[in-house]
Amino acid sequence: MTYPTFSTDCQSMLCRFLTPEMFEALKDVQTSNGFTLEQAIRSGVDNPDSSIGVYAGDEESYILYAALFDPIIEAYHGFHPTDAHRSDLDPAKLKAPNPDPEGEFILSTRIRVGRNVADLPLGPAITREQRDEVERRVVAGLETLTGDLAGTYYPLTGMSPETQRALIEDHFLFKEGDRFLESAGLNRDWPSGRGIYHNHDKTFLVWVNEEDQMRIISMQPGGDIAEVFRRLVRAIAGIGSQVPFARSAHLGYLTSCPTNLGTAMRASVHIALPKLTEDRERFEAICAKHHLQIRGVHGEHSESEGGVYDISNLRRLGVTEVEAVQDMVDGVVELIAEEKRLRGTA
Ligand code: ADP
Ligand code: CIR
Repeated sequence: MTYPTFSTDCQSMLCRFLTPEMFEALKDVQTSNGFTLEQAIRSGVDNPDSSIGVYAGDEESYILYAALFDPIIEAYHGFHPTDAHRSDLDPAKLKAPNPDPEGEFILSTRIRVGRNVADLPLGPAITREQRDEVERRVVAGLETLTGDLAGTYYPLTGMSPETQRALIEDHFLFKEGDRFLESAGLNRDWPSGRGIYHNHDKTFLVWVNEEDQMRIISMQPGGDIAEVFRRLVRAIAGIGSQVPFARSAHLGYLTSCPTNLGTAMRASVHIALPKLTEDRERFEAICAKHHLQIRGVHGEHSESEGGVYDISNLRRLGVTEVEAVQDMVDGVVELIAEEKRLRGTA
């Protein structure tokens, strides 16, 4: 393989940080799972509109290809290679009274974490047998959950297209055919080994073998962020007691995309701010001040619909889980205050 040619307007972190010298030095380096630099960068090479453009096949990828991953991790999270990651999942420390008790702005709240199984490759380097083993172990762990976390696992294989479409449309299930994941090797053997577990109310859900082996999700209508966080913390503890999670002292929970390292947590609201979002610059400035990311209403790489945006914490590594959620809460409080001011109702 030769150094990829990037278009001059390419904005991805891969384009920014991969130099020809780095490429030459790393192109023949393989991890013990046989994962190569070419595989790590394929998503960003195939998709020049990537924001990041790289994926890891295992923990070793982050070490062997550190010359590429470290600057990306630093640019995204503000986390330096000598920094230490800390975890704090104590809901008592979160200051999150409902920022919208009247239900005027926040449609729903969702907090997810990514998790992978310890001592197995991550999705981009996993074999079909190992992926099936992940599914078996995760589902066995989920089946031990009780109370409001008790639910059912629905494999993607055999799910009717209508059910699948409705689950995606209602924001519960991952979409199919994502080209970024495709190039990363994350859609191999689709739909085998993939599925979704959820409780009766669909307030607790687990995606199995999508971008990460587990996406543990707590969600509900409205803006009671503290309740969503408390449920998530219980769910993580319940699953973690059954399935060992891949984790490193330096990078926290290990994930296939470097943007998810650390807490692997994305805490979001779907929120309508019709006045404020007319002034895109002001809207973006408030989000930037609180380290928030703006996504469309169908998730990453989607557009807003009906003036509803997905607002979430951007930083996941070098901050604790409590701090990541607090970023989102504090930002949402300011966004709502600004919307009210513009409406003249503050
Ligand atoms: P991830 O959350 O894993 O980073 P996406 O950005 O693709 O992945 O979002 C996954 C799904 O979750 C999408 O259907 C998205 O609309 C939905 N979602 C995200 N945040 C919320 C929210 N606050 N309320 C309802 N659905 C949400
Ligand atoms: C991309 O590079 O655009 C995709 N691989 C997704 C990157 C993760 N996005 C993010 O901002 N968290």
